[in-house]
Amino acid sequence: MTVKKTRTQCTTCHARCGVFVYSEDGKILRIEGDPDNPKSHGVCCSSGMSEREIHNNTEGRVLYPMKRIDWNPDKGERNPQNRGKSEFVRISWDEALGLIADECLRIKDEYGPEAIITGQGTGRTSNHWHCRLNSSLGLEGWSLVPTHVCLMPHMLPNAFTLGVYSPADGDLANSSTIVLWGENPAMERAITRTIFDRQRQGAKLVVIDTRFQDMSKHADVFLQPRPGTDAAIALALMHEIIEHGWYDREWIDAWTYGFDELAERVRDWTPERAAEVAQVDADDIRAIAELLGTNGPVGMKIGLGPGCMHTNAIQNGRAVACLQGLLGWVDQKGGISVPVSFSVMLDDRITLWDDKDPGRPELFTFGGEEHPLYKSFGRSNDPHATFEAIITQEPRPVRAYIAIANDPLLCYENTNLTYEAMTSPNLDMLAVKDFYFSPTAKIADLVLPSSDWAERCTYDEEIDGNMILTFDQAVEAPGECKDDWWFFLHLGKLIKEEDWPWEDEKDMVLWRLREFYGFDLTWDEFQSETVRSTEPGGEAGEVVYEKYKKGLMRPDGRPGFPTPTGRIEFWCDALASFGYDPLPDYVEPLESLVSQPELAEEYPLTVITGHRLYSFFHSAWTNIPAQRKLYPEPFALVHPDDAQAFGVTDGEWITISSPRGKIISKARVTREIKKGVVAVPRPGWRDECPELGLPGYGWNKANGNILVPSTPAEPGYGATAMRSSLCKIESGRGDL
Ligand SMILES: Nc1nc2c(c(=O)[nH]1)N[C@H]1C(S)=C(S)[C@@H](COP(=O)(O)OP(=O)(O)OC[C@H]3O[C@@H](n4cnc5c(=O)[nH]c(N)nc54)[C@H](O)[C@@H]3O)O[C@H]1N2
Ligand SMILES: Nc1nc2c(c(=O)[nH]1)N[C@H]1C(S)=C(S)[C@@H](COP(=O)(O)OP(=O)(O)OC[C@H]3O[C@@H](n4cnc5c(=O)[nH]c(N)nc54)[C@H](O)[C@@H]3O)O[C@H]1N2
Ligand code: SF4
Ligand SMILES: [Mo]
Repeated sequence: MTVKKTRTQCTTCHARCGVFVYSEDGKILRIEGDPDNPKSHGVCCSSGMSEREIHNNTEGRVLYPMKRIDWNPDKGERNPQNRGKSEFVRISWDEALGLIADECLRIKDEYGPEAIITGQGTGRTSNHWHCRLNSSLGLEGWSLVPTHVCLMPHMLPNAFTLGVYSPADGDLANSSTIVLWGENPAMERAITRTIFDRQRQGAKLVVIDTRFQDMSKHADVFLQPRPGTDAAIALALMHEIIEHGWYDREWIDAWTYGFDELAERVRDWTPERAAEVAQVDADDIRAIAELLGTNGPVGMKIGLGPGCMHTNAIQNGRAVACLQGLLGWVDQKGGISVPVSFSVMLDDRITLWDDKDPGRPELFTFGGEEHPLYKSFGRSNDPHATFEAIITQEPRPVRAYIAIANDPLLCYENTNLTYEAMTSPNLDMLAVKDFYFSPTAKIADLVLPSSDWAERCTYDEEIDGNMILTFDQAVEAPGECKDDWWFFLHLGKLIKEEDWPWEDEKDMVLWRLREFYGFDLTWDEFQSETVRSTEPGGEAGEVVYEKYKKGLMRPDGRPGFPTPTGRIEFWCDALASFGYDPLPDYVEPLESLVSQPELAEEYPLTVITGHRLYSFFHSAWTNIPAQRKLYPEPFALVHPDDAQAFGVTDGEWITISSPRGKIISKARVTREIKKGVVAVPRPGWRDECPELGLPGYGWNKANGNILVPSTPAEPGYGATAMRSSLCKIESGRGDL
């Protein structure tokens, strides 16, 4: 047979690099970066290349729908006590979809739709169809997703403050000062190239990270804050910028709201005060302020570090958003990008979120009362409240959990609680759709096989800005693996046929291109061009700046930002209505050395869980030899002074404990991590890797989430302390 060359996109991580897949006889020969891809310029990393092993070597992959042998709900037989113990048997897709649909419709009738939880993890190209399935089930929004800790606690303050409901990433290719704030772009390679190119042209780089991460050595200024204290730094930076008059008063008067109150608020936030809170050097804060104030345009990339995984997440995010507003680079070349297509993913035409019968009673949201901001804007149940409800059936029952591209045991905080929920006899159905037998799949009733990116032809607009880049299926999926779009379409047809009028995934893609961007194409026509612009009449890659001055940002078409005042809101009444300070402020994390000195006597270190590693995407690929080789064992970063204090040596097994539980890791004793902090990377957990003879480390052995509390959480939004809670370390594995 001849070698087939397919141009498509790797969707293993959010970078979505353009690649060529070369295949012969249904096997992948090699994968190469696509140099003509305007986003990735030929970059393709080892994770992307691993698709060859994932596709060619299907040992261990789930290839067919599998059912626990003694789970036969059609016969009234469920045996939840046998989860994880009884054998799986192969069934057909028709049977699997029929069982899920029947269970869902029965539960909906008996208990109401809220008793069905559908879960997904991070964006893997099918978010919007997942939401549509929920709508077909009679649910509203997402059901259950980790948005309480992913980038949403950062995006939401941006929306309130700047009117930009996105991570508000910098237009780094044109920035003169680049700030990487609790964000490590080296994990998603293409953007690092842009940063290095820009540095060669003279741009300055600031890195603010608790860890001396990949980009720190390239930084002009590196600041290493105590976890969860970033708001203090942002307040001090604003203090310096206002003190020195490094802002444009005319622009501030025209486009912002609450400047005088902000100036008053930050008056006492001197670099010295912030330096004491964050345990950094005040002169470094001054040096950063000077760069931000005098060397614009300033483009920032802000990750999970500052705002997302702390109990003060929303206020941290607010302070950083206000700083961005004060600098005035929003929607400017080299400043903050304002993407247009991000919101398409959640457009009502796909999600059917506006398809509400106005007379229908409001649906119940687990944890909605405790976290009203999450209920209103997260459109999701709170995980802690949901898992409690599964266990206690209070305040209302939950009877089914369907996880699609999500492993609850590895994704959510307080894993012991999650495990109790997943194995609860109250769950009539636990279904998991994944590539491998993940820890949650192993204890499921039903496991559904999934195709990966080279085996499917689906996409989303997540990071493509104003372009649609070509993608296509390169090889047939093995066994009966099916894409998640296919699953939503065919399950959706059984639940509510009229919501799902398409034939197949290609039909859905072409509908979307037509409905949203006006491209009326056949599949072959779609393949004929690599890049299409989604700006009406625009060139692919062309960016429109200063949309706020041209009336392109507000739904009413008037100039300004899409906030209630039409301006950037330093003073924010909308947040105040949820009980927040209307101005940005610093709030101490709820479990820290400062806020819990008594607990800190037993647990004197702070643990940050989850910084990203090159080869793993969340919990995936620890079983793939080329990836696992880089990080064979779970490990944790420990500062040399802490190692000495706790009698720990480099390379030995240590036990890390918190009031929630304990895990093991190999100690990596290094000055990369701030003194007093232990860093447990994502995912901790390891699958077995037989090719390398490496054992697995189960969900309860090395998974950082065992250590993390699910309460108390951020008051309005429910973000948990994945990056700011207390722990201790000791030498040895103990009984683990
Ligand atoms: N302690 C701690 N916890 C964290 C984080 C942290 O930093 N620290 N990060 C949080 C964040 S930001 C997020 S977004 C979540 C992510 O959480 P999740 O996205 O749920 O990540 P995983 O727990 O790895 O579970 C994902 C599962 O989906 C499978 N999978 C991957 N791609 C596909 C696909 O296309 N289709 C299907 N059907 N399956 C697929 C994988 O094999 C894996 O088993 O985790 C959160 N949890
Ligand atoms: N390879 C790989 N890439 C991924 C993922 C993956 O699992 N693997 N996950 C994807 C997902 S869903 C997401 S949300 C993104 C997240 O992308 P990032 O936010 O870039 O990812 P992290 O490495 O989790 O966190 C960034 C940095 O925050 C630092 N940090 C921790 N606590 C603090 C703090 O209190 N303050 C400051 N300033 N810094 C702190 C950590 O040391 C870390 O270097 O990554 C995506 N990309
Ligand atoms: S950085 Fe690597 S894993 Fe991420 S999309 Fe690009 S090739 Fe795939
Ligand atoms: Mo995420």
